[in-house]
Amino acid sequence: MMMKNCMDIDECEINPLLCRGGTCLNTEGSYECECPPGHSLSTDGSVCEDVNECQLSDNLCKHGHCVNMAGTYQCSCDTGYQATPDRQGCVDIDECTIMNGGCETHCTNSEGSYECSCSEGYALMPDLRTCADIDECEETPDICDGGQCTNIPGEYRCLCYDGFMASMDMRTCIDVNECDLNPNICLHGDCENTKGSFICHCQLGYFVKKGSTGCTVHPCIQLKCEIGAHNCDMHAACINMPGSFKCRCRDGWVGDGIKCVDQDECSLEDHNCNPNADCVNTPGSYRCTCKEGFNGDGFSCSGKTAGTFLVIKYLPLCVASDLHAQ
Ligand SMILES: [Ca+2]
Ligand SMILES: [Ca+2]
Ligand SMILES: [Ca+2]
Ligand SMILES: [Ca+2]
Repeated sequence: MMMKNCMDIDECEINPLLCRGGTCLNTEGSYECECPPGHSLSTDGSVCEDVNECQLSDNLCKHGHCVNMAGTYQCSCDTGYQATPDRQGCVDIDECTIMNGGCETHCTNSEGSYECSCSEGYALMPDLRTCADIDECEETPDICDGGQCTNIPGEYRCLCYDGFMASMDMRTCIDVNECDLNPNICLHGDCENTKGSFICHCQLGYFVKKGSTGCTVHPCIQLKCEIGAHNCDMHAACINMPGSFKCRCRDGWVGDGIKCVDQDECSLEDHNCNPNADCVNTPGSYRCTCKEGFNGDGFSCSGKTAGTFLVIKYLPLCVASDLHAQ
């Protein structure tokens, strides 16, 4: 068997062009190329080539775009984002930390952007930075809904009309329920609450006098008896009632008041004639006359007595009608 004496060749020394861009490391029987970070050995093993990280991964440089560089890559960030210190990522810029983002009042940072906003009662102007008072009175004319609106910086106030009361925050007017507040407000009528007021629905014969609140007797009706605007019988009394009138037959007359007929006290035996007197019915009354041989006014009749009879006989006859002269 023949033995050959073999010796390793140092390729690195022989060929200085090996592993260009990297470091050539001689090994027993071969060599290795060590490439710097961000580089990889070409397929033929001769050159260290830059790795295009941007092409290798789609996930690099979110919120920006990837820029390949020799041995590395950097991110070029979108508006609203800034590069991380190693320049290999993009992070949101908090614009509010710098001059409040240029906002007059409130600055709110957001991913990739920021927003200005205003306090309640103020509106953001078209420049999207400054704030101006909202004129609520002009913007919503009936905002007080029952009152006078006054605009003030940042808010408004309501001065409520009669029949309304201001809410605690003075931002609205609330109807006063007069019916609940005073159940007797209408007196002789039913109360209906309305927005800003109330209505009295008066009972028959009542009305709401101008300048007053409740229902009072209507003057025309109240005077019906006095002005003869009634249909009572001539033998009836007209009695004014609240809101109306009533007819009542006078003594000696009977009926519903609209029609009254004479009461026959004699046949009804509703009289005070003396038993020794005759009852004579008259329109609206009656009279009593003592029977023949009795003396008196008819209500009291005394019997004839001897000795006085003649004298009494010639005394004028006393009749009840004298006492009831009308
Ligand atoms: Ca690269
Ligand atoms: Ca931002
Ligand atoms: Ca205002
Ligand atoms: Ca009301």
